[in-house]
Amino acid sequence: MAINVYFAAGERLWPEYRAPLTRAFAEAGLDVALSDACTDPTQVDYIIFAPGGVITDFAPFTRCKAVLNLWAGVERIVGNATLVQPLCRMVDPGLTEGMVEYVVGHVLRHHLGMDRHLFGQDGVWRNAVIPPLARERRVAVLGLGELGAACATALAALRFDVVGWSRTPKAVPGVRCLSGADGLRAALTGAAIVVTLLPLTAETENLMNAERIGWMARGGVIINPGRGPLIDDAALLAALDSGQLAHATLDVFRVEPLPVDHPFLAHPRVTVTPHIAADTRAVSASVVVAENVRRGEAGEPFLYLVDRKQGY
Ligand code: NDP
Ligand code: OXD
Repeated sequence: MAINVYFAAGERLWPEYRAPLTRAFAEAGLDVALSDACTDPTQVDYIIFAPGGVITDFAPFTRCKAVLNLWAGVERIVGNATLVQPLCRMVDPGLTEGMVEYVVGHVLRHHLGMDRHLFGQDGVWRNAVIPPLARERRVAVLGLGELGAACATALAALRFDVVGWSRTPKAVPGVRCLSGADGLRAALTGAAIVVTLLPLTAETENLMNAERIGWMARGGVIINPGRGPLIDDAALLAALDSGQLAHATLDVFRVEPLPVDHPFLAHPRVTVTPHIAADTRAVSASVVVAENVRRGEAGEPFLYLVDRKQGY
């Protein structure tokens, strides 16, 4: 009998995912009936989910063996009380590559002072400001998971002085890895650029508050492709206005799309990108989804299972 997979990630994504998923299931040797419609929830074996999709109540999906999220972040589903099935988050090589490119690009922009030349060209030849070498610039990466570790590794390969921070101790070659409360202070102290790649949980909300922003080197830069509430917005604006921070590059926000009258949009030293740091790529992500369905059918442990207690 065919395995029933319900694509509940929204009608916008269905045309993009339909063919890659069909191909990935076939290549995994799975007989799957894939549909973006569900007439009988009791017959669904797996749900492919994305925030903003159609399901809010998982209770009717009594046979469902796993909910497979197309997003890496799960804060919008992990607390759903009706969700008793295993929840898997997305780890996709395409998404990771995209995040590395975004983070390295924005770190290099600030490291090299590119804005000075992009926006300051007024026909006058001035004494050049020579940027320090990467190895003279401390970059702190908060979060050393799939994305943080890949970004930290790429920055270390460019010879930045990279320090990473995570909840539990980690080892990433070329990166000074710290953990715990003392580790956070040590990671931030003297950091010229801070990249926040943490999940949003009760523990990480407002992690970058006034005190911790104050631990950074004066004139520092925050790059946040993690989640908006990781940073206290008011503290961030105050730090920009006082000169403690020179710039913030923000991809994610408490409210998305960012309201048109939000102070970030008008601030001369805030760069807003519209949650585009890294997108899940349909072709590579479909292979991950198919592998998890194969595992579910074979009774093997799922990949990228979310720890409900930790919230990520
Ligand atoms: P992972 O779960 O792989 O990694 C999370 C990292 O954060 C781990 O190193 C974890 O520590 C650390 N962490 C979690 N809680 C704490 C804490 N309380 N204190 C210290 N460290 C903590 O996630 P990913 O790397 O895959 O993704 C990270 C986030 O990036 C996602 O949750 C999502 O919010 C965001 N994202 C944004 C995108 C965008 O386009 N803007 C795209 C994709 C993701 P430990 O290693 O000890 O578990
Ligand atoms: C994600 C995201 O979590 O796109 O995958 O933010």
